[in-house]
Amino acid sequence: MSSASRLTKTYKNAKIVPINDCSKIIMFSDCHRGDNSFADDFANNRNIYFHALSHYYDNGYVYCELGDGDELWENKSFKSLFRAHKNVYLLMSKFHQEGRLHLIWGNHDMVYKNPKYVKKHLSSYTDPKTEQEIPLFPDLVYSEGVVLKHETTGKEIFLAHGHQADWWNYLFWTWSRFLVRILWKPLQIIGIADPTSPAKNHRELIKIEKRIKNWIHENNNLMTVIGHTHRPRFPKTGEIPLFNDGSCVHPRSVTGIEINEGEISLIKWYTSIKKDGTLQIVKTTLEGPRELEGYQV
Ligand SMILES: [Mn+2]
Repeated sequence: MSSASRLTKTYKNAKIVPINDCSKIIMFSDCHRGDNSFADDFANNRNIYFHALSHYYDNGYVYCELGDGDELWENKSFKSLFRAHKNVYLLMSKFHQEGRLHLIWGNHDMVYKNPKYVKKHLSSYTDPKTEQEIPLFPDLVYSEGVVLKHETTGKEIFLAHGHQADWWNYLFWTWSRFLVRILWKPLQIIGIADPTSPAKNHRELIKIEKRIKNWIHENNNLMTVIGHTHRPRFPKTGEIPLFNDGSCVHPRSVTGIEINEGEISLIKWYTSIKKDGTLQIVKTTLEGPRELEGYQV
């Protein structure tokens, strides 16, 4: 199967999420939530991410996570991730309980493709004090793709992780996972990066973007948002409408894409130092806001 047919299959099987002119949506991806060890890239940004997500929760946003949310190559069990970042999962659980959470799997959490695995590991957790089972993500449905579909105009925005256009990471992800576990995780700690990851290989990244842009072009310029490459992307109107929300493992910042009442922006949350020496977490808009309509022909 080619990149194009994998993308088409993902689009056809996507979960449809209705939106309207008042919808507020935040998209993050590539959090790579780990076990809080030295190899856990998310741990450095955990406070920034938690603060940002709390802001979106309080302001009525729907959270769409575009894959590689959990780092299940370096880590074998969800339990160690949950223990390391419990506040984050409990916040995501609140989104879920209010029907405001849509999760997409990527190559690092491809095990979530299996509904039985999701049910077994994510439905509940054991409270360490009372030993009671507490609901976490009951009846959670993971998807390979999501289509945000406007209730009245029918216009669509396609969301996927993007590894569908990366044949090595789509087909041989179990090999990649094996290599990460035995080789790249120990090397990462001393600063050597996995060369098969598009996030660390510029030439691969360009090829993946190109394949997805071709697919978008062949599919009537369908507005598409991906992650996977960790490179934020925000096209001008009139260009091929391929957006990328970046990642939550940039050094000292997280990037994401917001949709707010018919407008789209690329945003960044980071820590800044105030004059009195205290730290604060702030948001800046990198691109936009621009009207969605400009991208949807
Ligand atoms: Mn990925």
